[in-house]
Amino acid sequence: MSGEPHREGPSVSVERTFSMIKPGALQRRLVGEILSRVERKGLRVVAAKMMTIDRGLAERHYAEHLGKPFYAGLIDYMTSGPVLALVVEGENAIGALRSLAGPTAPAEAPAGTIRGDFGCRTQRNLIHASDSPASAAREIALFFSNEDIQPWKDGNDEWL
Ligand code: 3AN
Repeated sequence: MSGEPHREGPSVSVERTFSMIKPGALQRRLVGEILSRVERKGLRVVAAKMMTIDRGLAERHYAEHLGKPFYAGLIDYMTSGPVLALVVEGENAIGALRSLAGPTAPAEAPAGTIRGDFGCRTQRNLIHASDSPASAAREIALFFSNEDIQPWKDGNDEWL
């Protein structure tokens, strides 16, 4: 071991993704646990906003699910109490956060993932994480203005 940090090839891309810690995770005092996992992964929180979202915003955010059987319950749940909305940045942040969250259905989510460790029901699966660069851009713009985002230089960058 030379102590030199391992450097990735040029394929590494720094991305921003949108995440929401859902009302049930606040109620269950899991915000710190979830944020801790995001931080320990090496991702950077660059915006955070505690908010109770109104139905209009929830409906825009989940527009792709309009008409599905779980849609009304999803909107009711997401507007039932405060959420913590986040913009998270880092190398391959979109995929990294989806990996931390785990599959949509907690019953299928492996131990070690947020949904696998703490979730029981799909309707209460604790965290939202954007599924693509296009979704991330759309969702960040729905919840945050440019001024809300505070990028910071990561002193650990070469060691991650
Ligand atoms: P993900 O959050 O894993 O990207 P999506 O986008 O398919 O999953 O679903 C959005 C949200 O809708 C989920 N987080 C969950 O709260 C809810 N949901 C999705 N599928 C179901 C389902 N089959 N039954 C109940 N709720 C669901």
